[in-house]
Amino acid sequence: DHLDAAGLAQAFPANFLWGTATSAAQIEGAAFEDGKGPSIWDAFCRQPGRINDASNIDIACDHYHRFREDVALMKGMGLDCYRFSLSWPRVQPLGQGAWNEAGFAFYDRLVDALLEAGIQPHATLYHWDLPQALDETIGGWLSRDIVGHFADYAREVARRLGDRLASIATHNEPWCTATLGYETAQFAPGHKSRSESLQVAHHLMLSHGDAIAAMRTVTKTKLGIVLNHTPSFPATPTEADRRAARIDDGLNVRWYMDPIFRGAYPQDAIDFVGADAPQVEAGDLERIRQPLDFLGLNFYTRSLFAADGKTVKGPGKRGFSDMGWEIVPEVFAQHLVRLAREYSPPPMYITENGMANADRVVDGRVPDAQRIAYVHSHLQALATAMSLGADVRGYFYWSMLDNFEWNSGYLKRFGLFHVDYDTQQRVAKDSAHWYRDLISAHRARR
Ligand code: PNW
Repeated sequence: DHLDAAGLAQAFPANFLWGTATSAAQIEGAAFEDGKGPSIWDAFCRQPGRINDASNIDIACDHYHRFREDVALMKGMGLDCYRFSLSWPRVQPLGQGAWNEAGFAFYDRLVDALLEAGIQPHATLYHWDLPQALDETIGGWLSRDIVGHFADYAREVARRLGDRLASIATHNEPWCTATLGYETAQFAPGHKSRSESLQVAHHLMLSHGDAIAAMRTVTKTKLGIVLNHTPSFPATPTEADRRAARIDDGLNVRWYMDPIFRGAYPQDAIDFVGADAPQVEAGDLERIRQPLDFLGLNFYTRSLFAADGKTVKGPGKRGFSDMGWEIVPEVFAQHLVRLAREYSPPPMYITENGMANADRVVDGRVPDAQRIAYVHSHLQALATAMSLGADVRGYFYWSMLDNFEWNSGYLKRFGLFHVDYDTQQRVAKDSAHWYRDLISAHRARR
């Protein structure tokens, strides 16, 4: 059987880590409980037309109240590690000033429950749920003042939780925060301006660097960042299409990798954006380029570009996910090898990889063979990339649970566990059983 979990497990070194990932806004719910302030996503969901099923995140997966059950499900799968994010407005309702002790108490309970279950907690500080108050008072990420506020938040989390966390990542996918939030208006806060998006991206980078420096003063845990890479390919081999793909690579991959690991924005992309380029002050690039302990990489698909910069649907030889995203595991392998060769990054983790599927419970089971095939093929690709020099230490499947998929609301299901949003019942999909078998086969060789 080519989807045999035991055989695949042998391709990974004994100390390789298996996990799943989630984010606060997508699963927690309890949006206005125990002193939590509203986030820009609480507000965005209330704007008509923003979310496909007109839903909100007031309850989501109710993880805030059900985290013990969810940790037990993870323990049952035999996970080594779990990646979650903290909601900034839950622990600091205004994004500056007073801390919310009840909010920190929740993350204390969660982290302690994970440790007790033998699961390493990996935290992300910013997975898109900015305190709404910061957006209203200073203009959110558009203001350079946010850099100091974010560093204060990072230091406080690291001070309180650092010794119990296996790692802390500053940002999840700054490309999404900047581009989808401020250029395409798909994500909160829903602006439409390339110059805003690039200034936001610079503030995100600067806040990353300053947060790393601030956290180093209070914790010894591993610190890094999580980037999403959607490798850019030309739709046809014409010079114009290749140029469009190269520009997108500059705006998506190199715009973030280069300042972090090389101390400069990519010149071709700077030239391309012209007057939309961000204002960069003397010393900023040194502040951004902090030594990191790890690089988190999120990979789902690739993009194909035509001459006008428009994206084109790929041939989908291995199919498409329920998001319409082309399934391209060979691109995953190729891209990891490229990163290893071009940047010599610190140890990498695959902090997200997974697929949405139109899953339904049938006689108490969720048959999701497509997801098993997706994970299997991406893990094979990962093993290939590792044999070619990519230093990858762990894999986090996105996501542990079906959850709030941003613009798609609850219509797209990425989870290893199916969630019935009327009853909040979780049902292990076939892929959860398959993942558990993979982990136990891998453990047998340790
Ligand atoms: C990531 N794109 O989002 C996020 O980190 C998760 O919160 C999310 O649920 C997951 O992937 C699945 O979507 C992305 O348009 C959203 O390129 C959009 C893009 C990439 C990543």
